[in-house]
Amino acid sequence: MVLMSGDINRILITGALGQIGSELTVDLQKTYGIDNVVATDIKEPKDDLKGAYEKLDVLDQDRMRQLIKEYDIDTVYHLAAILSATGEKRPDLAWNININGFCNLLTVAKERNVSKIFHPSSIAAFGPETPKINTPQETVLKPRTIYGVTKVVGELLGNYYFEKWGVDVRGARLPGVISNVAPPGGGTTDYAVEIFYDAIKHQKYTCFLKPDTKLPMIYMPDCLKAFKQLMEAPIENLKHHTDYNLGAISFDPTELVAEIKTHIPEFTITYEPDFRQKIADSWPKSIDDSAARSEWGWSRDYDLKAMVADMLKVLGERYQRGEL
Ligand code: AKB
Repeated sequence: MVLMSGDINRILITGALGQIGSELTVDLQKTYGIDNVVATDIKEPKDDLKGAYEKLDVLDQDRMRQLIKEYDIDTVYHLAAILSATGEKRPDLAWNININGFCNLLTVAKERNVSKIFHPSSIAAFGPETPKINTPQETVLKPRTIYGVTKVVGELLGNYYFEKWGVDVRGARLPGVISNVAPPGGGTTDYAVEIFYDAIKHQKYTCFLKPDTKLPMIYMPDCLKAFKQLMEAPIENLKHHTDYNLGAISFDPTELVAEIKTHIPEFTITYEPDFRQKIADSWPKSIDDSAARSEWGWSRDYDLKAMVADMLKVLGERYQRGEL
């Protein structure tokens, strides 16, 4: 095996206009220099995006190869993906983007000596047979969503490329990500973001999950911190590679509402569970992330209280500026 793991110098991000990509792009530009980050997505860029931007459909391997060569890329954050709820409506699309898109990248990475790839997995890799409380690092992986299936395959593919070809693929099983810049799209945990926008704009929200649906979540600043810690960890410290459990906060809608009400007492919620309830019911409630803690120093900064206060502050300011 040829180990290609190296420093992070020239970065390409796929899915850079999505929920995580929008904030990761700026974060990486600050850390590694604006000239060393190339944002790509299938959509048109927003006016306020700074730095290099290129249109890229991850299914177009030739274009991916061309960009990686042209910008002399050594590190890729591969965020382009279809999430759980959209995946259940379009399983063919989810497989195509999540697996064929990733295979395109792995092939080009191997050819062009791209040394590091970040490929997010998800709590969706787990299924109904997995222990739901403090879900262990090593456990049953029998997801029932196509998104979850693609995440398990992605973890295995990344590990295969690492062991066989030395492409240093790293990834964590992300909980639901809560953020206030770009909205998420097509996920089952999206309620935990939508609720803040509706709380600020209308002081009420209709939730598509039942009140007692506890799920693992993470606030964006912690999510970005985890990406950085994992990608910068010395390779000799890592016993796992593509599949780190990542825990931060666990709550259900009732607990989230109680915390929002400490800031907006008039806020009300109604519940109309839909097909996403079944997906949520197949996922863990809390995560054992001791491998991430011991192998790359992971710990969260934001608990439920701190996350809610910050979300309402930032979105409240955006509302005042007429941005919501
Ligand atoms: C989703 O809800 O599909 C995602 C995830 C947990 O990976 N946010």
